[in-house]
Amino acid sequence: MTHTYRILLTCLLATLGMTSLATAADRPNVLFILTDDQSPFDFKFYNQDSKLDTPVIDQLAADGMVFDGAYHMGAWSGAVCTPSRHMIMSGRTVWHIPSRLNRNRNPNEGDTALVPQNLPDFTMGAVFNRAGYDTMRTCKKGNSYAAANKQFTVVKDASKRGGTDESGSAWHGKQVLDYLNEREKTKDEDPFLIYFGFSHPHDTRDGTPELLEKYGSINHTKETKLPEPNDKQPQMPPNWLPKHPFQNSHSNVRDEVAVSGVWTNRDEATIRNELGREFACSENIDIQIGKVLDKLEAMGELENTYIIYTADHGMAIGRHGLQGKQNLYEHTWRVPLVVKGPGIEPGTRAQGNIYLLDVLATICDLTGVQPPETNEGTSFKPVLTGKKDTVRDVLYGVYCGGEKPGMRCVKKGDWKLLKYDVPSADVQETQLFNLAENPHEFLPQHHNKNVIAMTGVTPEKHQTNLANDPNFAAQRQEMETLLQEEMKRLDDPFVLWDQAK
Ligand SMILES: [Ca+2]
Ligand SMILES: [Ca+2]
Repeated sequence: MTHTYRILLTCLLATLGMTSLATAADRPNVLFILTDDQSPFDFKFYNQDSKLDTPVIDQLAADGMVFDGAYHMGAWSGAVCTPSRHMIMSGRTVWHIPSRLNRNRNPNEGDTALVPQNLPDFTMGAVFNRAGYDTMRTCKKGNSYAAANKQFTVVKDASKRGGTDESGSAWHGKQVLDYLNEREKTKDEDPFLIYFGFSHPHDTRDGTPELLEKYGSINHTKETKLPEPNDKQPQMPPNWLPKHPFQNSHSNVRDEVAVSGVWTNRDEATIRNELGREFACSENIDIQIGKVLDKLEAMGELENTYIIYTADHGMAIGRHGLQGKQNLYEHTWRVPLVVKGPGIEPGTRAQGNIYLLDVLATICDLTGVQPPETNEGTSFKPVLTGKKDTVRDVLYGVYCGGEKPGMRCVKKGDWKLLKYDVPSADVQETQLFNLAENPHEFLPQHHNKNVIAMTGVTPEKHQTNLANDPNFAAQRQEMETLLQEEMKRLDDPFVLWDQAK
């Protein structure tokens, strides 16, 4: 143990109110739980009307902190998972990360000043290995950051999206349980970092028979055979639309047209069945997390473990007429985020304004590990310890996986500006929302009587796109300026139609 490290650790232990000697065994463990494609609004702690039951995650929320402003920064690929996971692993911003298999490239990739060539050596697994942690991961295999994943000492990756224990989420849980059993057997006292990833609720959303039954849904494979909408199923989302009002730059991406069980359908039977499948998969994930937490408790490790629960990005499933993850509305740009661990006040809530790429800096901060010099994330430990409510004021989002420039958004306080630049379709659209007044981002189309008849939700008059409302012209101008500043600051290689070159 180096001198610097011992000082850091001593400070950390003092901060956490721990008085014991700074031995390796005292260093906190990290359990990072990552689901694939999950909207925050599925959870009761973000949406009290949700029918999804997740007692284990709800308990984590009650014992820890819930974040209302957690985001992924975006994507330059239709496989939004890929950049998201590169950001999580490296702590770097969206235009400063490598791409995968030379597909859907980040245009900045060839610039080694922006995208370091040896980046895998400075990713999560490598950093924690060097700090003396035991590192283990299980997750899906595709659309990820293979060079970073293999830095973990124990890797059990496979894509498991079936409706049985062997083919579904229980398999990922079993990999973690096996690993913990092995540690117990060998009396391994080293601190651990476990990256506990799932392949669900990403489609194909094949739930187990009993959970599908609970949510009134079936694993639907034929376009013509669906259950009648029923009371067991999730309700229609309040911001459902029969179709998105305009070509948003990637309307023909696989997720919007070819997901088994949905295809291009947005009718009530399809959407409620698919949400039921999503919930069946999410509750199954909750059960697997419960088994792992029980094991940690039995081993006496639970109280000394930081548990982070999140998803790689959100998901539409009928909201705004969309089905996939290729958009920047809150249901998809935001992620669920719950953190529990030593020094975090139970039952707390914070805005945070964090990106997933801040996780690396944060777990380094919480464990006294030096973050890598390539890190661009900001530790949100000050939020976790109640010293701050947010770590930044302005949030930037991009979707640039279809036609370019594509979509951009910026958020500050309650205000959010969204822009769509799609030259071939001659789409140049701007949306301005006050999220405190209009949290579902209702558009003029949500005021249509047929839409209201379907959702049962009548938006108030002011709950709409305010971009062209003269009362908010100054607000819009401020947000336009902020967006341009963020695009420049983050090395976004594009310029939108109405921005200065
Ligand atoms: Ca994903
Ligand atoms: Ca060990």
